[in-house]
Order: sequence, then structure tokens, then C-alpha cells
Amino acid sequence: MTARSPPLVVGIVNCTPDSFSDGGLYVAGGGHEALIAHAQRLVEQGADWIDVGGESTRPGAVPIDVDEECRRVLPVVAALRDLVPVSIDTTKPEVAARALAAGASIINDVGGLALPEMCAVSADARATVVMHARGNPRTMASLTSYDDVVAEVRDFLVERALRARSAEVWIDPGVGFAKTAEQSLAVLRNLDRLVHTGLPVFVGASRKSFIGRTLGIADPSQRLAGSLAAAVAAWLRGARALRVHDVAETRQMLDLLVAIEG
Ligand code: HH2
Repeated sequence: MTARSPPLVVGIVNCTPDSFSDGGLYVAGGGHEALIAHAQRLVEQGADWIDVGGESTRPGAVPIDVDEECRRVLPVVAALRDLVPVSIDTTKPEVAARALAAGASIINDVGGLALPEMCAVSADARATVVMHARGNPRTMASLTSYDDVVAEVRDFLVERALRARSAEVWIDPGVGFAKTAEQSLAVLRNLDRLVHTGLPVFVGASRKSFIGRTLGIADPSQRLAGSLAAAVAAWLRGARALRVHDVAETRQMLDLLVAIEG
């Protein structure tokens, strides 16, 4: 293993009642105040950036409108703006614009800049994360036919990254989005092919269903060890940012690897 600087650790704050991995944990536990306290804890644990999302992308998730999404995320974004870089995880240009005005500096678009309006809004962001996906949460599970999943994901991302108007553009293979467990494993195994594009690579594998399917673990909260394995694999292949639920554990793992490797 060659020494390399650790990736950025991106802490996930889901302001949703129905996310796949922490389904409404913080919403149920006290609304915005609890979400902000959770985000602050992630920063104390070593998160370099916080990703705030208000709409679940879980397969089959029910869509919500702009006002409801903003009601969920904007107070959290505003509370974090002076503490840590914040990305807004949304596919809606209006939500992205309002979150940037509230203090977010990064757009995380799991729609991969499909909408021209989102490309325009990205001009006001410091950075954009462009993720590969197909269809929407209701259809993506059936859109998993590829000739060469790695090449198709890479070519999609290179083309979509050109649409971003921010100074910095990240690409993300979209683990679990319109991908079977085997395809998610293949994408992670071949992540260096994305890294070779020269664009910084962002990976969100934390607690995802490919870990559950591969290891036979139904409960997402029990997938920490698998998530750490995916994080190491992504880092060793050159990922520069890891989107994770378990910040303290990911930080500890990365810090020890850095200490060993020098
Ligand atoms: N995965 C999820 C949401 N947003 N953004 C990027 N860039 N990459 C990802 O892999 C990614 C993402 C899904 O995870 P989670 O936020 O935990 O659940 P939910 O979509 O149910 O809110």
C-alpha cells in the first residue's frame, strides 16, 4: 500500500422521516434542533464537510415539494454555515438555490445535473458533486442493464461534469443507484478508472444495501464494518471524499492507516 493523504470525510445529515439507513431518527427525536446537534457532533468527530438532505432517495421513496424540502433543510444549513462546509443534497434547482443563499457552498446532485436549471444554479456554488444515476427512486431498481457498467458510469460522469459551472467539480459513481449489488462492487473495484479521468472522486457506500446483500445483513445500522471496508477500498483506489454516517469510526480507521503507512 502506498502512502496517500486521507480523503475528506463527509458526514451525512438526513432531514427526512424515511431515509433508508437512519429513517427519521433525528426528525423523530426533536426536529431541527436535534438535527443541528447531530451535525455538530459529526463535526466534533472529525467531519470535514456535512451533506444535508431533505428528500430520501431510497428506492420507492415518496417525492416531496420544494417548500417541504426547504422547510426541512434550510434551518440546518443556516445553523452550520459558519462551522463547516455544507453541501445540499437535492435534485431540485430551487432547493439548491435557496440552500446556497442560506449558507451551503456545495451542490450534491444525485440527478447528475440532468436539469439545465441546476447547471445554471451551480454557477453560484464553490463546488458541485455530480452523481451517476438512472431514472428516479421509483424506477431505478429496474434500470440496471449495462454492457460495461464501469465504462458507462465513467463516460456519463465525464460528460455531465462538463455541465457544471462551479470552480470545483466532483464525480460520484452513485453506489446503489440503478446498480445491482454486483454492479456496485464492480464500480468500487474499478474506481481507479474514474480516478484516471483527473476529476476528484466522491464515494457514498456507507450502510448501503450492496453491503447487506453481499454479507447477508438486513439491518443498515449493522453494516459499519462493511462500510469501513468499502471506505478503505475506495480510498486505496484514489477516492478523495467519503460520504459516511459513522464519522468517528471512519476517522479512526483513516487516522490509523495514515499512522501505519506514514
Ligand atoms: N447516496 C444517498 C444520498 N445521497 N449523494 C451522493 N453524492 N452519493 C451517494 O452515494 C448518495 C447521495 C443515499 O443515502 P442516504 O442519504 O443515507 O439515504 P437516503 O437517500 O434514504 O436519504
